[in-house]
Amino acid sequence: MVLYLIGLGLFNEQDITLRGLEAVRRCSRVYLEAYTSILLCGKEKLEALYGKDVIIADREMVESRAEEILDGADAQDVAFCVVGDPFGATTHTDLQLRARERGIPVRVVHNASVMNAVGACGLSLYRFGEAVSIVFFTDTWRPDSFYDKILANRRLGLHTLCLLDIKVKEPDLAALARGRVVYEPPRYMTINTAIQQLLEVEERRKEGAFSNSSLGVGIARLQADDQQIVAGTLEQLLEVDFGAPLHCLVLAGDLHVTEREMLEFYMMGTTDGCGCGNASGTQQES
Ligand SMILES: *[C@@H]1O[C@H](CO)[C@@H](O)[C@H](O)[C@H]1NC(C)=O
Ligand SMILES: CC(=O)N[C@H]1CO[C@H](CO)[C@@H](O)[C@@H]1O
Repeated sequence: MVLYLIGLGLFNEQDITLRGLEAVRRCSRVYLEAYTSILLCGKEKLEALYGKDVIIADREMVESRAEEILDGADAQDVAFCVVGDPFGATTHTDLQLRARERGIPVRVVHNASVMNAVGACGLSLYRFGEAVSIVFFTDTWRPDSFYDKILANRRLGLHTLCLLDIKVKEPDLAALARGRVVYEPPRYMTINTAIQQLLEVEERRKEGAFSNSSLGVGIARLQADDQQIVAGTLEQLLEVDFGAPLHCLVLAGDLHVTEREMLEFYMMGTTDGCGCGNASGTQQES
């Protein structure tokens, strides 16, 4: 039959498309990919709407036990649901290739992802360069490969969308060494941490990809009723409490007039913006 890759949108159970919902309801098994992003509602809500049990697919299952997901998909439809759009970030290429190898047709049902919803901040999607991921630095691992990409975008005057690390179901290495599998509590990188890391890398590299005074836009809980969008210098944004996850950050490139006008609305310390560092919800119907 069919393996459906279904985008769930960004916020809650209601963001799935009608097409996605009909597909889910036809499927015999429903998986929810739950490690590259989180839906801001619990899986119980999805189960109530779909009238189906939802199986949480963690990284280990998707990467090492893909066959299990596909088992039976030649006889009955299986849905693999992804927060955002199926091709937002992780494209689940492996799962698709395996399905095709087994002769199982793959159908995709799209929905909004941060890659397009980020336009809510007023910057034009056409003027974004390559997106980057910023991972949590550790004492021994401080990768800065994002720096070159930001610099390249900067030189072309393009904006950069920075996707911030989320750590869900990471094995506790100390426990693992003692032969026990224990998972660390989930961690979601805040905009503040991302900026600290960015500035640390700039201090090291000194090639001018950005500075304390570069313009950025912090975006928290996109599409949620309490979404928060704040524009300001990186130094200013460092002081803002963006609250609960998920967060992402945009480093602004050159601004067109209309982009500047839109961004003004979210700018910190201005009077035509709300000035309180919290401009939420005004652009959406919710
Ligand atoms: C940012 O500002 C801090 C404090 O004023 C300064 O120590 C640091 O060098 C600046 N970093 C960058 C990358 O400009
Ligand atoms: C997050 C988001 O935009 N989700 C959309 C998914 O599709 C449905 C139906 O088309 C929209 O109503 C949602 O807004």
